[in-house]
Amino acid sequence: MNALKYLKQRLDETQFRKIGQIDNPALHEFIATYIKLLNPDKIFVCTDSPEDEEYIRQKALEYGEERALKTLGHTVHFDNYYDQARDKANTKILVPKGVDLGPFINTKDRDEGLREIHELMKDIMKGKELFICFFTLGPQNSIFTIPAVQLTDSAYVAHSEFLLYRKGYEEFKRLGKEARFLKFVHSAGELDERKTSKNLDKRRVYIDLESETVYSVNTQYGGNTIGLKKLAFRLTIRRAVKEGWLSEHMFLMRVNGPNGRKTYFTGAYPSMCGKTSTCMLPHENLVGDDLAFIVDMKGEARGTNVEYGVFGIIEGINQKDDPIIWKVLHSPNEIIFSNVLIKDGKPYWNGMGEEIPDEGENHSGEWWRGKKDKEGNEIPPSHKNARFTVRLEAFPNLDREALDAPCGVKISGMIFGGRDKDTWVPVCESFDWVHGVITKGASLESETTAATLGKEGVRQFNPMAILDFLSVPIGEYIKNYIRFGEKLRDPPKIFAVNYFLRDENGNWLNEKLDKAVWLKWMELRVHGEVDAIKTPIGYIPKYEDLKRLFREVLNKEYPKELYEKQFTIRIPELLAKVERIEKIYREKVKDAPEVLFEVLEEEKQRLLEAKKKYGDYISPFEFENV
Ligand code: SPV
Ligand code: MN
Repeated sequence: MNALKYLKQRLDETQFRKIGQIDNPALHEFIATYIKLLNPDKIFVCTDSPEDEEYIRQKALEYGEERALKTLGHTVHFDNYYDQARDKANTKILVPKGVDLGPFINTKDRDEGLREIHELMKDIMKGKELFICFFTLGPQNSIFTIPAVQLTDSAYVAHSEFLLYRKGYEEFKRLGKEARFLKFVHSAGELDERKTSKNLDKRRVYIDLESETVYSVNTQYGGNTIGLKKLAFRLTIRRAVKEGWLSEHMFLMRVNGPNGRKTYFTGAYPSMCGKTSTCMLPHENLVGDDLAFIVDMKGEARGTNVEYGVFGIIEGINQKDDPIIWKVLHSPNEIIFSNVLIKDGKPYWNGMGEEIPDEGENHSGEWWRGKKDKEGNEIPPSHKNARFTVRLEAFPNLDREALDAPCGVKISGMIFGGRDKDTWVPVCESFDWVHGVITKGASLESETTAATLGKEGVRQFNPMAILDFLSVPIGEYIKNYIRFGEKLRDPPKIFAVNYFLRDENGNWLNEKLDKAVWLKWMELRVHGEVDAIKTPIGYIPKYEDLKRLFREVLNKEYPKELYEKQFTIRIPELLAKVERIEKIYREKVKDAPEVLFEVLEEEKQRLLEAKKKYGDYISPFEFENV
């Protein structure tokens, strides 16, 4: 097939001209192949022009995937009631025969998967319009840039991408044949009268590593459809492991130290574990909230935000705890609210700290208080995974320079955190890179949340908060991490945090904003400006330092007894955890590096020794300052 010739037939003159300006036969071939398969009635190609972006915005309204709200720039989008989160069961990595990615990664035979998805996609865009869009991961024309092309029949998906990513048409033109680009093909499939995906039994997200293409069909929820977000992530993790850098499920933020010092941290937390609220803390500066690329540049870890916007969870956002996000959501920014409650053109969500109307429209359609779903469950005003999509530019605390820096920023600290009621202390610094990678990152566990379909509150192994997205065997991924640190002159310090610790009666031991103090402490540790206490699991803060920081940062008393409770080293839980993690790596991870077992064994011995000396629950005051 002569791709350009075919495209000339299918596209009108204006659209064809836009494609023709990119000198990349592989791109033409890809687009032609999928136009033939998807068979749309109409095709629109988006350049980087404001008019083309406006076209997408208008189409989202015209086709009913979004509706305008009262505030200028605000729209609402609904996903099908049963399409509210990432569909782990139907998201699969396609692997050629003989390739085994291990038991944690959902895979499918490549030939079979490609056959199935191509069948599902055949003529699926009949009667619809196809949007062809170009974006980049990472800043344009930088050491991080990865160009990507998205084909979709959802103007909502395309619109979301215009909010979340940097435009890439000019980059494709500039790179021409050189572009090593990622490809995304999405169709929302048949829509119901509410313009939500109807054939959820045929919902599929298939990731083809070999051709770096992701297919997504019969779904609209962003985590299943926005190509450059979690779909691209599977592809970039693999590239990173092959090429020796890191593609991570991490925020990127600036913590402001004494005398105007700027220190950058990344942080990996499973969905709904405080990642977004950490990087948006008042007094600090935001660079990114979900995905980071980290490379080694002359022995320094340099990081960038892969994205340009935020697809954030809205539940619980209230004026007091999240003043910045609150303000962003109440200003005339371009925002897509999804799966919230709408009443008189205004969005409402659970936990917003304001009175919520007793009726309106939400992800279930017309809604009233007490309404039940088919399963007999009462439907809350908004879905737990309801979200807002907005450009980072809307945030007054954005570190714009860092966002656009072509060589990224130096990463001085990496944080790992999960939802853990009884094991980890609120903040702890690892002894060194390898200790951190293994006992913090690779040992991360968290209770499941509403960010994925399925039961909530179950403790699950989730190394580096990346398990849902992993596309290479865990062992290989961890080996790459360890090697990465060895290349660095001054590797980032690795910290673990736990915002969800409870006491023996099940009461939270921390308040939501306490994390602001942990961050300041970590910043000081990076620069060697505070001492710490050496425990079997790493360094923890001294009471005096926290007391001072609580006063300075939150203007709060910090009682000694509370500190002691929070930072008690819980030997039985910690030992059980080491054993649990070791067992997983022994039994379920084929290619775990030997050093992982050594480091876990050392940790265990330290815990046993401490237990012998001090018992099961050890006050932080027992340990020695260093
Ligand atoms: C997450 O769940 O980690 C998210 C939202 O950031 S999603 O796009 O669904 O992955
Ligand atoms: Mn995420």
